Amino acid sequence: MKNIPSYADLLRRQDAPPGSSWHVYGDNDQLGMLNNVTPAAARRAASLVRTGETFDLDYPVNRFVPSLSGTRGTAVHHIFANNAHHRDDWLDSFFLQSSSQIDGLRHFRHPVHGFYGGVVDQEVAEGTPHLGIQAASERAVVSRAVLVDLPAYFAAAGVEYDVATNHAVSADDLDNATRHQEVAVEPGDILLLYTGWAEHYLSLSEQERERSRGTCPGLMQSHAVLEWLWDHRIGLIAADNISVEAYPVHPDSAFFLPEEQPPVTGADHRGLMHRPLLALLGLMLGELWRLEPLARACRVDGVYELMVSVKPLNLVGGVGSPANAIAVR
Ligand code: UVW
Repeated sequence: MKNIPSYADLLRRQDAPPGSSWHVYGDNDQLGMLNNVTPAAARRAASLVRTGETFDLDYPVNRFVPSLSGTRGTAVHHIFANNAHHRDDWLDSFFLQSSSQIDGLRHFRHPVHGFYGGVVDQEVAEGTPHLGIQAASERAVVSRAVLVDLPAYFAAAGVEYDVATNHAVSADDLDNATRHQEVAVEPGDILLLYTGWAEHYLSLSEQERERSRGTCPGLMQSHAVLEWLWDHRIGLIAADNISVEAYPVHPDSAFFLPEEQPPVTGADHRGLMHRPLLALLGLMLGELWRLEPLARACRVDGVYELMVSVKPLNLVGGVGSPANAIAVR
């Protein structure tokens, strides 16, 4: 793809919100940075398959119960039969973002500029397609992925890292970790940010989980991180944590609004980088991905590049979806 502006160029825009990629991929764009995943990226991914070992990157539905957000219910599975030789089933109370998931472009609007591409609020509704997750499903994403093993990198670099905290990962950390792993991030890549959080959380007792529910390491809320993600022209980022970003939000987040009040219910979104990531840059986010077995395999042979496929539900107007992600090495 030619003529993609740099993040510094985006910040200088006057024809659209500063820091936004609106219209860079076309006037009615529905995919945002997923446009960086081209057929060339899929071919490149296929060329990386060596052993044929496959990895399910999804945790089971209901693996994170009670919900981490505090506002998502527990799915209830029902089975029925039309006759003695038949079974069929359905789910009630299935919150699409309650386990391994993709946050689509409907998930957050920007508090000042609104939804990605200037889509008006009324168009983001049940039964309308604008910015819905079906666009990502129909794209049938296959791309090269790079796994960034943060615990291993921090250990090698002598950096103190506690997975039970909201340790904030900087753009320099991303540079240093990929250099340490001797792997370069290429346009169209899926960045897999392995923090170790999900396995840590799942190993806790019920009471410990209750106490630690809302805290995880992840990306620092900064323009330097946005610049890194945009200028590397990645297609998607996914992590094994709650929010891709460090949560609770770092006090030095560049994205706080002075007038914003804390929420009455649910997660506190003040200062969250989800807003510029989704609504300004158009970068979809994968959360709660099951990356631990893959990270272990990468450590064994030192190969951190692989093929990943992602197939969200083809739900017209969906805000998010189970990831249905698979890695092949
Ligand atoms: C947060 O709001 C912290 O995460 P999510 O994307 O799951 O809503």
